[in-house]
Amino acid sequence: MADYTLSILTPSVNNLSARVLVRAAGLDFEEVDVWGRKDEPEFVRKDPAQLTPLLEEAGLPTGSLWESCAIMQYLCNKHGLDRLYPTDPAARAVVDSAMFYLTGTFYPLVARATYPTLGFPQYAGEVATSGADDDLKAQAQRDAEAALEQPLDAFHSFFLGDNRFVGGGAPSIADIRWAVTLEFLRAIDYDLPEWAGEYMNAVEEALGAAYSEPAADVRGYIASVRAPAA
Ligand SMILES: N[C@@H](CCC(=O)N[C@@H](CS)C(=O)NCC(=O)O)C(=O)O
Repeated sequence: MADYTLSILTPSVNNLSARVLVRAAGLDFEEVDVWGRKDEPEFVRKDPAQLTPLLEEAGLPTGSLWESCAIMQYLCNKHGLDRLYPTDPAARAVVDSAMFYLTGTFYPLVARATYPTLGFPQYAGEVATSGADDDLKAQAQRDAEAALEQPLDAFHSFFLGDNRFVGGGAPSIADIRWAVTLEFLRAIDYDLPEWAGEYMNAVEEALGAAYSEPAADVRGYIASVRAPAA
């Protein structure tokens, strides 16, 4: 049995973050695709949030852990992956800030803007899951897409600044989290600024197959939803 078991959904960028990390770190892991199985009692017991990625490892007090950034932080802490998650408190604070900004502010906008096209269920409490009519739902999607520009600018000017990556000259776990998330904007033909395309390429180039191999699942899924119906 592998040291780590990662329960995943292959088209998901939340999952892609952890999938890239375990590969970049060279860890002993197995992946279990839980598509259509998140309602099963055995899974709910381990993951009452019913959100993936989910990491299972005997050393965890609860046996399992969800939230992509928490999983990456834990694995970096456990294996001393300082190059991906700096130990200097100030440098680490910037990486943490970039990740929390993504999950707390940027990702909800990305989900609102892209999930209708991707065919993913939206989160409870969103306009898309309410009784609102289709016009209002479409408006919420357009509003979210328009709102992406500000956090993108903030990420560029503040977290990247003159550096290639949030971590400076080499990618950190914050770069993994940001780069994979930007993949979804390709589903909606979002007019990504030039710097963002260059940034995604730089992260992928630096991480090589650890990034490209699992990213192919997300890219394949996006291509499938964009393909004209036969
Ligand atoms: N903030 C969480 C988000 C996790 C999340 O939303 N996971 C989605 C996949 S993208 C999920 O499992 N959704 C349940 C479903 O699709 O039924 C993280 O970063 O891990």
